[in-house]
Amino acid sequence: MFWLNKAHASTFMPPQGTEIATQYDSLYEFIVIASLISCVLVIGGLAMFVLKYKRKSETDKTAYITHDTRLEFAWSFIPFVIFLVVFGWGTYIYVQMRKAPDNAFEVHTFGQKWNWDFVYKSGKKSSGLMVVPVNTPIKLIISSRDVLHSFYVPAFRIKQDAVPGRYTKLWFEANKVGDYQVFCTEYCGKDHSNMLAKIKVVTNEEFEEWLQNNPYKGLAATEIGAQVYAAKCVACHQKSAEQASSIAPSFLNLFGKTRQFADGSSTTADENYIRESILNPNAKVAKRISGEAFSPIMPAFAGQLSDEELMGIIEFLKTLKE
Ligand SMILES: [Cu+2]
Repeated sequence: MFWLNKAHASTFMPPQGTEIATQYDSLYEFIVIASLISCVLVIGGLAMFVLKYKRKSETDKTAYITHDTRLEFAWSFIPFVIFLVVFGWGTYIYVQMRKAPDNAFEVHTFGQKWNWDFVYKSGKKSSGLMVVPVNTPIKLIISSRDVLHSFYVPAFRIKQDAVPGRYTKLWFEANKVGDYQVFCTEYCGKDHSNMLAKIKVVTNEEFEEWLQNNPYKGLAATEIGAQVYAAKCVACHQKSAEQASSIAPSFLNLFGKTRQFADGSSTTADENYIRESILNPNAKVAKRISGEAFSPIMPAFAGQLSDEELMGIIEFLKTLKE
């Protein structure tokens, strides 16, 4: 299993990245052990009685037994107390898990087929990677740009639905520096299982530095474009020739070619066409090689990409030629 390569992983559970995770595991252990003991008592008792009271002869007759009040009280009351403990303990953890401290650092989190975007109040944006400071409560304000997704961090033992048109909330306080895996855990389409992200927990100083830093500093436009492509486009747009099963036009040899559209019009794929197709994809819906139109399923990226990123994609597309 992927999480077992962590030094602090226990045998059956993912690493514990938060205090909540430790508490959560303790409760889980209690439930497992209580269940095991109950199982041994019930199944063991069953086996013992089967052997002990096996009919010995054809005329063997069972004695007339009504009940035993002490025994019946014990097997009702003890489980009742265990359930109450689980309920109380679970409620205690749940309340902490759901109620973010007032001073939490906020990160806006967006799910979109098929990646996670993180937007910080400073305006910093990040795709597929959330960087946060250690020992600091982080509050996520989550929403979706298309369908239902769910933000799940096994190491923190938390998950929350991402719902279009609504904000949901989640918080955590990571107590160890390191990388933690994020999954989408609400089936959202073809590449649901590839809808991954990383949470990188760093020291306060590293975080401040990351927050100030321009991630594209020193990169050529085509390199910026390649990064944006890998984060945002690759799920649908291939760099290889278009297949019958492709759900979106291939990027190979796209730039400079004549594009045929669903409404019968056509245009040359220049910078303006590419820009429009990213910011407002349904303005012109391309046709497949076979002649029918692609389904207009691409979400609009208006407001999500900086000018630098747009320019990067355009320059990157120009390099995809053969
Ligand atoms: Cu999803």
